[in-house]
Amino acid sequence: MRIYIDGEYYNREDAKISVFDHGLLYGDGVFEGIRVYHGKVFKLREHIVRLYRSARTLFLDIPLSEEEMERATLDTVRVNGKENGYIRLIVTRGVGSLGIDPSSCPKASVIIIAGDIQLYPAEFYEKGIEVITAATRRVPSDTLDPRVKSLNYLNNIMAKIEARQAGCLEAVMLNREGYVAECTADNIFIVRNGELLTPEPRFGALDGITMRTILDLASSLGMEAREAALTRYDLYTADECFITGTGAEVIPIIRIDSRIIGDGKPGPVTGRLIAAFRELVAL
Ligand code: PXG
Repeated sequence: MRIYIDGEYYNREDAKISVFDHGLLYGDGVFEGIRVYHGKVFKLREHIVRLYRSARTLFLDIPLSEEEMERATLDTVRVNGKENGYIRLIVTRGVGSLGIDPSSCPKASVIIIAGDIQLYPAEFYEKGIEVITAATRRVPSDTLDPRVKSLNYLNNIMAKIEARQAGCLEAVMLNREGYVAECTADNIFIVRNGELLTPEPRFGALDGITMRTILDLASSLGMEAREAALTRYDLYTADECFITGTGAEVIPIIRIDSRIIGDGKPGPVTGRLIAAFRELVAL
């Protein structure tokens, strides 16, 4: 494996950054997770746009243009001969002094890893999964905009631990007002009376690229789909429910907080969207 750090490629064991990097010291940085399907980087442009918007919001000056970042990403995939895999793009504030002031960091660092994704077992896609609602709430959107994909994932991590302790793979996270935001690394959808509903970013959701892909697919399939305010009541009484994300793609949810969703099996709308998504990435 060859890892890109600031314009050079390093072997896995030599790919190291400083202990004075503010990415490590303060979680000061941004990232993207991207899939490679059949030698094509999926939605690369959208991921680059989101990365640069996250960075701009944090006054983080990326030392590459968007075009250079796209090229470096494609080069890293090529150097590693990845036909199918997972790319992690990371921009940290860079090396600075001890103390949070980013003005001590003259140059941001860019890291690109083209690795493998740990796929969820096929049975989850066929049978669906159970989730819980986490007690850990999403960071309020007026504190850190949820559209910023930053290196600070502590509340998501705590919610993930809650999920694992409950014997589940994912947890639904609510915002401070109790509205459904998203899961720990996935967006969430419900189907109600044939209509597809997902929380919009102002409720605390990342503006997910898979979520947008599903909204586009739904519209091309002639389904009604929109962003909405959802509560736990809406989840419990949904006809169908599923999560979307770069790692998960589309996974049906069949139980939430011990309530059975629909008839306890992945529903027909979810099935159609999973098939459409697979067709899209197989192209
Ligand atoms: N919400 C959050 C908080 C996320 O981190 C998503 C939703 C789904 O967004 P996309 O754009 O991927 O459809 C994410 C995505 C990982 C990993 O390794 C995490 C993500 C993506 C890929 C890998 O944990 N987060």
